[in-house]
Amino acid sequence: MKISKGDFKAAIIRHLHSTLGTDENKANNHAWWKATCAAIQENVLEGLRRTQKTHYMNDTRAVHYFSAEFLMGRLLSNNMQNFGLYDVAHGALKELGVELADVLEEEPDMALGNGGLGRLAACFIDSLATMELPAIGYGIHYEHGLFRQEIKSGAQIERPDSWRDYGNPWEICRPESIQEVSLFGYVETKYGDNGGIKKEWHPGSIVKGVPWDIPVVGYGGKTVNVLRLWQSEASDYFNWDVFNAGGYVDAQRENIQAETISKVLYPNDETEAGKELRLIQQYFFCSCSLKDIIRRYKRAHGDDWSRFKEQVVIQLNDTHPAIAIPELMRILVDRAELDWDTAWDISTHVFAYTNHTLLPEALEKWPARMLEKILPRHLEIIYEINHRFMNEVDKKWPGDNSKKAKLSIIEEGPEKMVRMGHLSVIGSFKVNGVAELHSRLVKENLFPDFDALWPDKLTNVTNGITPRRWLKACNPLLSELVDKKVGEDWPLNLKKLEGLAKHATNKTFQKSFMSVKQKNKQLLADEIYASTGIQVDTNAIFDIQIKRLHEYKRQHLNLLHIMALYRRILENPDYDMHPRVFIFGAKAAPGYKLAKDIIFAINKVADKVNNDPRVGNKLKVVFLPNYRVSLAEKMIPACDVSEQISTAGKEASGTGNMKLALNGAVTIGTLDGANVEIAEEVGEDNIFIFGMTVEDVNALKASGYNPKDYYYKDAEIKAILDWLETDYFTPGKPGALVSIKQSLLDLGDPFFVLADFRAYSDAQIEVDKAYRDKARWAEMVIINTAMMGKFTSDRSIQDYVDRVWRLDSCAVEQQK
Ligand code: 26V
Repeated sequence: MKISKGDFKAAIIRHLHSTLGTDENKANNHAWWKATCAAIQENVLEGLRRTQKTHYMNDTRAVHYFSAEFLMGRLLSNNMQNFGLYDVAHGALKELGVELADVLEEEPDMALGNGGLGRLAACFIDSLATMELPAIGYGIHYEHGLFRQEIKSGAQIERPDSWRDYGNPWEICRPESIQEVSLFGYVETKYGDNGGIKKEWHPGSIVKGVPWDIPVVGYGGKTVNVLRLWQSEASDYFNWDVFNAGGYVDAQRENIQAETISKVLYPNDETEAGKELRLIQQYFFCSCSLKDIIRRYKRAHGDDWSRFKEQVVIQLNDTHPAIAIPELMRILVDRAELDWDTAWDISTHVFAYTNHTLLPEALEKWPARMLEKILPRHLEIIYEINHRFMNEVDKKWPGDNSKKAKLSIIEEGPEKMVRMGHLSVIGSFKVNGVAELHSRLVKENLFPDFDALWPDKLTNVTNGITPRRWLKACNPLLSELVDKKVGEDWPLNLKKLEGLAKHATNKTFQKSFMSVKQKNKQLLADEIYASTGIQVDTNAIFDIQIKRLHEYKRQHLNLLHIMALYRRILENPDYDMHPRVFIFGAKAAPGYKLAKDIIFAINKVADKVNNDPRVGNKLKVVFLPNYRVSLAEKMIPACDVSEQISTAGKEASGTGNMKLALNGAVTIGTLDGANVEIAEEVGEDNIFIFGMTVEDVNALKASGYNPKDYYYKDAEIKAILDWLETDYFTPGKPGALVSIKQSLLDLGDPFFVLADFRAYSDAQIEVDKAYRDKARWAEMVIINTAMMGKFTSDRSIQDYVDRVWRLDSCAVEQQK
């Protein structure tokens, strides 16, 4: 679809006038942004209509990606790029006297996710549309996304995020597809004349699910899929059924404010809080989505369920949507009146489950009593699934009750709990981890008995990232250079980047590549100055750690090393190191005290280091507030050193590691998650791997880890930890940073920070040496970009298609 600059200009003006009711003279950047979005949306909606028509006419099998989170970020630049209209829009606005860059900054991020899991979902739906695969994303239309972070006197303050306060130009409300969802109440057992039993759920409360569609434009603009997000509303339906049940009204009726269900995203990452409202959120979007899928299926196939499993595959993004399994069983058995075995055969051919974490505190479990109250029929169904499964276990391991206890969906104890991971494995036909190492640990440590029972069920799909957003759009200078060397089709075929490798030692190419990096560093330096007032030298090494704040990710290991450098400089003003700027971006879960203390400590150390004249330009520390997708897009192109330093075995994959390496950063990291595969791709000379492996960690744990051994044996470690206890960094407030020392010494250092400190510090000395050899560094950087082809999310999606989904692409008929 080719549109001229003149036509596009006219479209923008038309929307200024008749969509926004303003004109060229009055419009501010916000109005220009909305008008530009509206002009692009014309193409989006045309593509959407064609795609839906084509999929309907071809009665395609489709994947349904169920996820409680989609971290989409901004869409205007992305949608323009994907239609090939970026330059046209840029030119059109220029002629109107408007700067596109300023217009793009008007767009609030769609931050409907916490971190890795939510951003992965966003990359995946981009790839699905790009690869012309019939797909739909299903999730929750949160009114407030992840909180906005402010830093006040060094501490994190959470403020509400209001991403659609002034309207979102992309979303389309679909009142014609509203669904109703039942909650609470009781189950009645009915006995039929023929001796059969029928269960009838009399809900205590009914809420409405209103769908909002966000179009997802594939690269090239051919397929436009949708992300369908459900918003909760009070139902106008009065529940006579419960009312008439008399005595049950007081005892069973629970009142929930329907609107609160989709009000806010839970800001916990990797901790299970067991909150009632979160279970209701999960059930709400799963129930709406399943009913939506069934409505669409019935339109084509009526009441014939025999083709359902051919047409529908549902991917569960972690266990958050696992309640969909008993919900589908309920619909098939209670509503469609299929017998259990037929229903179970359908269900277990429809669901597949992705595991994203091994951390015990992140594995979801719901108290059986809570499920009984909110979803009484679902609990019965879960018990029935479990009962039949226990019989299967008994066939494999006759009489082995300890096996049964281990594998059961129900965890016995003072409070009976429902293990959502077990339910997901039992109810799915495939289960995958998200990197080779992680998938091995899922098999060996998390689900070993399930693996013995069903040897083909557990598999791996290594994560990936979309190169459209994470190179082409966020790093235009590098993209242009790459275009010239390997051609322009690398965004669709990222292995093409390997063509850069043969130029890695070419002086001229090194110069061009590093000059792009230098320019990107200047842009970030400007951003740092604008948001923090800190001036940084772009000749320094830009060393970046961006990810959620968590002890297992070990931002405090990075901080201890910064303190060590500071101390070395104070002890020896001639301490030989290349200047370095350490840059952090991280949000802490509001209830995670130590994580917030670490943010505070980073800021306090930064204050001191940045203002100490003895340090000069050698060392700067920057904490950029409110880390989010749009800030990541500015930081990643400017990075020299990428910090990927998690405790081995704890980071399932990581995806920031891929984005940074793709943009020409060199990784310093542990053998964890996808770092292992990044090292395989770039080769050991082009990455700084340090520290304990998973096996080392296990051995140290088994032999009895005592962090105090490291404290007393390593004078530098001792000096740094003791420093934290003084008021050096918090004048007049001694002890303000002591919780970090306590966690590392008194609370046993659960993530082995001290055990890896010396190896990390030594690796950083190697980084420093390598950076000072300009030719060597440039070669490493180029090799990193060149060898990231494996990590395109297109490859991940192709792996899902081959190993899990069995899906065909479907070419959408284009406009002549
Ligand atoms: C758990 C919970 C518990 C209840 C409250 C809300 C909530 C939100 C998220 C989670 C689990 C987060 C798991 C997660 O994000 N895992 C990350 O997934 C990435 C994509 O696969 C992967 O790259 C990261 O290594 C992994 O930590």
